[in-house]
Amino acid sequence: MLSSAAEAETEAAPLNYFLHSYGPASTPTMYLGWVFAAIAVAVFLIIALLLAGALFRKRAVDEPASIGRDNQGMRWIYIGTGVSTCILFALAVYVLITLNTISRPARTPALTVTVTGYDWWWKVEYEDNDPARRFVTANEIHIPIGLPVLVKLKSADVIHAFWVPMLAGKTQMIPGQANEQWLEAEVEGIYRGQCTQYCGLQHAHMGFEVVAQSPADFRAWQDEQRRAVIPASAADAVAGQHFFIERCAGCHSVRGIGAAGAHAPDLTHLNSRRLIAAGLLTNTPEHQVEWIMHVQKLKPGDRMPGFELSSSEIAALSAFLSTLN
Ligand code: HEC
Ligand SMILES: [Cu+2]
Repeated sequence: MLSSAAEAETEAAPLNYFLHSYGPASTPTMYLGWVFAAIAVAVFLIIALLLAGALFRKRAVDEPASIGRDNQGMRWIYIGTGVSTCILFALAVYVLITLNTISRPARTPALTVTVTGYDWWWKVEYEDNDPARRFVTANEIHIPIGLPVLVKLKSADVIHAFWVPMLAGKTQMIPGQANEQWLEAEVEGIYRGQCTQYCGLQHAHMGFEVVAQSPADFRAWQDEQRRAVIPASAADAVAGQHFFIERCAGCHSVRGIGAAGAHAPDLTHLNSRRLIAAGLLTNTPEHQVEWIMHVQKLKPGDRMPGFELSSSEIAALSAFLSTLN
């Protein structure tokens, strides 16, 4: 369903792909980048050729070495300055036109998502006029293809920056301020995103994914996310749920069981996500346990403390976490 060329590329070389665009918010800047790169290379080649010409040119013994008003040398300076000025002016106009084109989508956004940066993960809130239809998730932003999505960007602590290179440019997330940008994917796939403003120890491990789906798949995903969990019924899962409420719910929320912590990723549909820990690990039951016990080894300095758990606690907690679909 989600596999596509974009996904394969994402897995191969996630962030090189600002050189490729998969949506209208990034295509104009991609062309701009290519034009600037082409001009920079052309300038380099022309200067290198002129320099080589000057070095190897045969000169009469009595020819003056300096440029003076009495010879032809000044002409080159006038030509060079004139040409550079025209090119730089044209590029400035091109940059302004590009910035204007990508500043807002051609159509009204189909939905609004508020993304809040935390040290070192992302809270993702799907807005809706009907409060009962709002929901929260983390580190994975689903969007329908072919439709512009408005992304409101906030920060809960320091300055972060939101960047999905294949879909749009970078926008800073500043405490006390709501910035905006928009995303639109033309092709179904998984697009890697990354915090791109140094925000502390685990900045490099503050990634996320944008999952672009067909509108029908997207609606199905939304309906699933809105659902609260069904409280555990198997004995070990019940024990795990108690443990979770006691030890984890101060930070984490799980809708439907009265866990309402607001300082950590919402875990209601933990198992629906591909990755955990802001892109660090694939989301498997083994990695979940590894994360809970060795957070501080995996992400030293992380806001989640590591837990020393007995094997029965691990078994109970795993049974509970496996119900979070
Ligand atoms: C002091 C607050 C705090 C407590 C207590 C806490 N966590 Fe966390 N947890 C966090 C934070 C913050 C993150 C995000 C860390 C990151 O990605 O760098 C997190 C991430 C996670 C994740 C990964 C979620 C994802 O989608 O990336 C899991 C799973 C998790 N915690 C489980 C637990 C369990 C189980 C407990 C109880 C044994 C627990 N946590 C206790 C703060 C806490
Ligand atoms: Cu950062």
